[in-house]
Amino acid sequence: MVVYDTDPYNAEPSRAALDGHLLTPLDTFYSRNHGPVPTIDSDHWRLRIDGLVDHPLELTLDQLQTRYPTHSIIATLQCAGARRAALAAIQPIPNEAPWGPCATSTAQWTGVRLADILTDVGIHPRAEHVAFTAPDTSTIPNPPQTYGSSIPRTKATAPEVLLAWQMNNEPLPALHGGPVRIVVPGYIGARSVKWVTGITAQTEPSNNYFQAVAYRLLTANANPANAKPDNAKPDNTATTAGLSLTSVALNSDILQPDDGAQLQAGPTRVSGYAYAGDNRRIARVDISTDDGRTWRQAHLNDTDEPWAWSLWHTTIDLPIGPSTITVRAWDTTGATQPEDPAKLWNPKGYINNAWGRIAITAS
Ligand SMILES: Nc1nc2c(c(=O)[nH]1)N[C@H]1C(S)=C(S)[C@@H](COP(=O)(O)O)O[C@H]1N2
Ligand SMILES: [Mo]
Repeated sequence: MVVYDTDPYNAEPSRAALDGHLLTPLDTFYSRNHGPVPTIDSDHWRLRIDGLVDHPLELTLDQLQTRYPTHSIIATLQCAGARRAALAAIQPIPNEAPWGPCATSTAQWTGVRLADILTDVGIHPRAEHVAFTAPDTSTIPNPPQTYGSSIPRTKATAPEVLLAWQMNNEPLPALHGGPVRIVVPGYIGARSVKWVTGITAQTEPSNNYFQAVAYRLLTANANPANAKPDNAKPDNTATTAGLSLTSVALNSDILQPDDGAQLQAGPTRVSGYAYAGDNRRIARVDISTDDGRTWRQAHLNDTDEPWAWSLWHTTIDLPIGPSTITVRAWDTTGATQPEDPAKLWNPKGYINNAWGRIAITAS
């Protein structure tokens, strides 16, 4: 792992480690924490569901696991800060880790549908948002705050959103939110709250720092200190306070070869991932060896997992000397990735979805 911090623990796998598996092994899955990982005894864990509901409820783990049908889903998580390093190279981004292309991973998650719980407690029609709370305390906000976020009710009641206690058929590790975490497929990783202990149905988005202030896409000249919720714009319109991030943007990158690799000239396998986010799918992945003047299509691995990344590969004929390899993906709406990260620079370094590029040398 490439470790950015040990306390809180923040790390992403190498490109080679992430490459080639639809499901990322647990010891390879990226870790993004804003505070110390809490140790929660499953026997003492409780989940409280309250707010705008007919019957507030408190559940033990056993009740959660037996009261509702169990579902599994293969879903990719992607941090909004993934690929920030390429933005920080353009203009520094203080206080934020220079995440590379591997702050994204995929697992099979097993648990119950949030929708089933919300139906059970009788969520009120007025509740436009569903907020999550967790016990881990972060010293990033001043004063320190526990972690939390929210998602719109329309997403919260969609069948893909789970409260999961298993990851790749193993008990959910404490590092990834065990005993129970929220998994919001298609949304930025920040909304998949780990160690969840509270679910509240409410009229407004969460006022937790990690929903209201962080994870907002600001204009390039904005001061992140001024990021604040703008509840006057409940439709999530970008204002000077920034756009609150929800769905993941179309993105892709190269996992093999590694950036900077020294290789032998000749036929060379190139592979990586592409991910469309929310209810879009990857339609095509293009590779260029001439900085985007011409493109060839990569082969998409045959998987039919609507909430997972698409892995792709192709073989290029590598000439002697330095080369660059560029990737861009297209989604089912016909959208593709922007070319230039410089045009995407923003003060917190979120959502770099510019073309993926590596520079290699062959002899
Ligand atoms: N309670 C809690 N949940 C959290 C976080 C956190 O710091 N605390 N980090 C979020 C962010 S920003 C991301 S990208 C994902 C990362 O999940 P992982 O560490 O299992 O990869 O968890 C999210 N859920
Ligand atoms: Mo994240």
